[in-house]
Amino acid sequence: MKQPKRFTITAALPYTNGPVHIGHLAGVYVPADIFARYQRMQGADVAFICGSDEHGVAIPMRAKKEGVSPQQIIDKYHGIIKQSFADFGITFDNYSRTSAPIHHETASQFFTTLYDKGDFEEKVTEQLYDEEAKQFLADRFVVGTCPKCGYYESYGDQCENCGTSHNATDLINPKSTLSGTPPVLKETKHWFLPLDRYEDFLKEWIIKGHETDWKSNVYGQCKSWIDDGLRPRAVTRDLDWGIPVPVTGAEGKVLYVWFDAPIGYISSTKEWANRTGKDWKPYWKDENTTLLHFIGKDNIVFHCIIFPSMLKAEGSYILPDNVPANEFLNLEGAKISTSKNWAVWLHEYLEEFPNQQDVLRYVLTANAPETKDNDFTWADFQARNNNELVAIFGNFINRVTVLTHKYYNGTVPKPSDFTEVDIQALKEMRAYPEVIASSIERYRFREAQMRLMDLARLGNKYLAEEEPWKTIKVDGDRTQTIMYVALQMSAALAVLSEPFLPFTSEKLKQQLQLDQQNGNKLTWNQVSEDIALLPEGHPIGDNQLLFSKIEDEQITAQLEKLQSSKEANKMTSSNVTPQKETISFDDFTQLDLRVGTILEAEKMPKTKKLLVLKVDTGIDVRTIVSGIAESFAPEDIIGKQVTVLVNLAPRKLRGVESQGMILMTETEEGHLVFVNPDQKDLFNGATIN
Ligand code: B3M
Ligand code: ZN
Repeated sequence: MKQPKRFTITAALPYTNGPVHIGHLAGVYVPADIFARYQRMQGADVAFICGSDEHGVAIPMRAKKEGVSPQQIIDKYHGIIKQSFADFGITFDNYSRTSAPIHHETASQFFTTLYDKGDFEEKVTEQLYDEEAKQFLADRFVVGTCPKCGYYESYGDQCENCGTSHNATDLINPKSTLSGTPPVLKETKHWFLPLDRYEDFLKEWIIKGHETDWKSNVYGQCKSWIDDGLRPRAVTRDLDWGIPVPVTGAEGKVLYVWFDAPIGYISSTKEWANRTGKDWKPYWKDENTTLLHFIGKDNIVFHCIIFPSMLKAEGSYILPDNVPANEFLNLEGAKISTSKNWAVWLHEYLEEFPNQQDVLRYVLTANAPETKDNDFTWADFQARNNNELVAIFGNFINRVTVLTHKYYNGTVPKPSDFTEVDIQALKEMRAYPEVIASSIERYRFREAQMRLMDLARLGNKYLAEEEPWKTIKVDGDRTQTIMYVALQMSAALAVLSEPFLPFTSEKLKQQLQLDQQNGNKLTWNQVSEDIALLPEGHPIGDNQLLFSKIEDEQITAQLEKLQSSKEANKMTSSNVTPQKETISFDDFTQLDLRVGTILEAEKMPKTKKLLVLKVDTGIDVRTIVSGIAESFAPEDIIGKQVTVLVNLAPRKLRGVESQGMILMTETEEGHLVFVNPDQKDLFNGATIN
């Protein structure tokens, strides 16, 4: 199969409302970097594009929290984030920012083009408005219950639990995050992208066109949204932070952040092209270009449904070939949280583990949340470093280089006749470029890295079986051959590890004086050829350790740091939701809370989050749909006593009428738990007051 030559590879633009952590690296930037580096090694023409996402409500919210201006926030975090990426060897060809003039121009122009073509619906509609804050409640300024999955803290534009994008007015029981009050409805004019017009296109392009080549998590989400029917989405906001809507009559309005941010990929490509004297257009307009978006799962709807509809509407752009989205990475069993400081921040990691970027890259790839959410633990980090990087990869290279210095003064010896074992070992080695490539090209980076380690294992096994330290005493010729073969394997490792462990690869190449030897760089595919990667007589450099053991104390220190975050969270009330407005006793008595027992529970078909429950409330047995399927297996909660709000107005979720609500809360680790009557002698229907 011939590879397409030109790649535009984008990685999600991180919001500049905080530094980046291991979850970002594992989910998006390391896989994207592995892919980009690999394609460059294949000789492809790669534009690896990213930048800071500096608009949206997340920025003024953070500014408010830190007591500074939004501009100060974006300047601060743009700097920190950009540096972290550079430090971890993420080889963006361009890292821009959406506050850059070129982006404002490009996004405004894009909007104007669609506007002039009549691609928007201009509508005066009622939107949520906070009378206290005197402000419309765009996006994260409002939270409420998700109309799709029942998650009670969905944002106005998107539910973080189920990933759906919706209109803020769809939220059930919305409340302002500015004042905590329920908003009122107020008329305002906005421009809507009529997604319903693109349904046929999306069906054809995704449902028919990408069933087999897109990851099943991505395809499945897209299909369920399209099947549910798409509705027009406002692409403008009443907000004072963002790109002004470039039409008259839109004063005080800006583009919705999810309208401008993906266009940021285009403007960042333009910035790069301007800087390097290239033409940006083929990277976005030539059908022979492969466009790929690396993102986390919460961004799927925007990259697979909304942005492609925008590109389609504009008409002159190519569409993504693939959107290899990952699931989420947890930390020590709990959801990574910026506000709870439950994270491993990249800039802090580097202070504590200087020059050990590759260890983190390795562990994050080994545990990458490719098909399901995964967990990062410090114990696993230590084990993978000590038992894999040090004991397998590092150990092999160390033996080879130490012995080469000891026996041959650091020069590659001349081999004599190859035995069957040698021929077989070299043959196996030469198969690895293709084996690893095939996994990378299918976005299976964990598998690819595992195969790379298999090559190091092959080397160790070869040495252990051929025992040059024994043959040296009796058979000089045989020893030379063994060491020659082992040196070829070391060179193969130096080349093939580059996408995964770029710092190690560089160090190893220097140690083997690899690139100096051939005058030019050994390529990926040359490793498969029947050539000497390191010819006899080639001098290698001084021995240096590639990896070092991580001690228990280092791990304990990290765990203690997390423990102190936990304690700080307990002590400060800043993470506790502020008290709601006082209500009257009468208001309270209107809530009819009862003890109930779950009699039946089953998963709602075709959903991940929803359970359909039959609950004995003492009054009756009724159906309640609850968004807890990811926290509880149906069989585990049958017979459980729970607290039920029985007089909540019924509402339909996925066509099933839910007649009440089961009270839930979250533990500090973010696990859902029942607000439990916890008193075995209670009877169903007992009132709670
Ligand atoms: N900034 C959301 C995020 O960081 C958003 C991605 C934009 S990609 C165009 O999850
Ligand atoms: Zn939801």
